[in-house]
Amino acid sequence: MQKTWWKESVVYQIYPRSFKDSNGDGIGDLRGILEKLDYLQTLGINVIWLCPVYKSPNDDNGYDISNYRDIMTEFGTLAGWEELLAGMHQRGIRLVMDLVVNHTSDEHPWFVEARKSKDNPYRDYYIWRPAKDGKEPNNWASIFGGSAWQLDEASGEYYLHLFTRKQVDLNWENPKVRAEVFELMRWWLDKGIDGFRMDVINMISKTPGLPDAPVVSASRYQPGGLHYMNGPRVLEFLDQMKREVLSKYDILTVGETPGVNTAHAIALTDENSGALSMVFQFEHMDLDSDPAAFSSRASKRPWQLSELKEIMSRWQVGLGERGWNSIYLTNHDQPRAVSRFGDDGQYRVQSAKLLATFTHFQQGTPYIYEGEEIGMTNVAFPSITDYRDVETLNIFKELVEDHGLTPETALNILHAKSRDNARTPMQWDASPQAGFSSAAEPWIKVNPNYAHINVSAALADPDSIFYYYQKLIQLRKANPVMVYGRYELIMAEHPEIYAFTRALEGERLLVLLNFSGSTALCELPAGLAFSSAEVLIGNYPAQPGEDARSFVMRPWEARVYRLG
Ligand code: TEU
Ligand code: CA
Repeated sequence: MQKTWWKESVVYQIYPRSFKDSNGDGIGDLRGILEKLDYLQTLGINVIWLCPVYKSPNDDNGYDISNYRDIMTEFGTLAGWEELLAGMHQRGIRLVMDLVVNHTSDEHPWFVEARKSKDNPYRDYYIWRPAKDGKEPNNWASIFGGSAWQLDEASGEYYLHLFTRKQVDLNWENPKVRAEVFELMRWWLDKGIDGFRMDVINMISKTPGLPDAPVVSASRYQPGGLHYMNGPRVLEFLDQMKREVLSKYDILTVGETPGVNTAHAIALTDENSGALSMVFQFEHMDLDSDPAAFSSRASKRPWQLSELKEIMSRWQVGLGERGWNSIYLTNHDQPRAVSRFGDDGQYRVQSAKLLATFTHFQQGTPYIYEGEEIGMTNVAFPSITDYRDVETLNIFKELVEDHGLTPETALNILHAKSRDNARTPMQWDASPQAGFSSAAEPWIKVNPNYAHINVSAALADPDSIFYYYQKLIQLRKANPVMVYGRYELIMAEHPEIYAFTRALEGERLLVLLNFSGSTALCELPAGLAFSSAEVLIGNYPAQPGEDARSFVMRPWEARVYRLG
């Protein structure tokens, strides 16, 4: 396996709108990030993935771009961005920018032109179809609700939008579109950035003819993923991107790829032939959803440890020495990790540390989402009017109006699943608005628990989640086995403990994680022969006199041994 800096890095994801507001308008901004670089350096991360900061009318908080070569007014200026990049590089932190090129804003000049007339030179930058039987061209649902097609009154044709109607899908079949994208990528790369996170990059190739999706529900529109995820020309388009752009730079590229299996992921990230460094897979993000629901975020069910083990192990072994995994439990689209996979009540601290142990000891590049390092939790806003996310608002409407749920029941699901769980402001200290902003009302409310969950409290407590992350990151820098070691699941049938080993050139680690709020008996398998076991890290004090092969793990206990 080749050794590269991006395999050895730990990435920290910033959602700029919610990170730090430097000028009191209630919206996080680039200067706010600059102010906090020393904090991130203390944490020890190597790379920052910055969610979109480009010009945008903010229908989907920057994932609807109207100018790829300028900065969102609320966030700052291009000069401010240059200063931020320099500030990162001075501290040895690399910058990965978000690349959103499956779609543009409907306010992007290309689309403004395209909708002027059917023979406009930009018309073919997007995907247009006439009505079929007086209705939409096909039955695809938008991922954010309703039809994936919007009628353009002027021309009488529909345009395709997999997300909101203000996020118009680009026509990647058009070589001019690809050339434009490659050019804007070079523009940023030549400014010295260190890579891209590519938004829904496996959705850029649609099934030719755009056929109807199979009817799986009574809804008017059907999930069309079959016809736009991992489509027939994705690899070809990305190979071209690699040839013409990516291969010319030493960068980290991570594709956001909902609906990929390990075979797709290997094709995308194969050491020799793949176009990308790694991808985000989503299987473990669907563990707590009803597969029949119209959106994974419109339903909830308890998740099973056995399923988490099965999924993660399949990815660990599947990509093994051929591709490369990215490891994450949350991001700006997901609930908070400690609320979803841990316990955000009594065992918040212990379980947050256990989850951190999990992500840092899997094979792959770990991603930390802002606030995860202090154990920030989900929020339960009392009213739908407190929510801001366009997807959340649409799901609420659909659940209440089309599925007949009471507003209380709908809110209850969104308390667990809303993307706004991840988007409440970063909790810096116990002052008003958690030290995020001096505004009386930030763009979204802070989580009321900021008085005790905040950075300043974490920095003052040597036993905090923050310092545990710091230690994990240091350990990963010092122990190549954490990065490159071969993964093997052990004790697969244990109902509470997730146990695995990592092995590299005669070195071996044993990772034991009690994913439960009760004690669990750990009896190591006889086949696991070792003569000594040194504790590398753990989230509880050692228990003197304990048997080395058979012992009780405490609630949410995590331990890692170096085996001799
Ligand atoms: O998300 C894409 C995406 O498809 C998932 O988060 C999706 O909502 C989920 O798989 C459905 O279950 C990316 C961005 O991360 C997100 O913030 C944007 O809203 C979206 O693309 C559109 O650009
Ligand atoms: Ca601001």
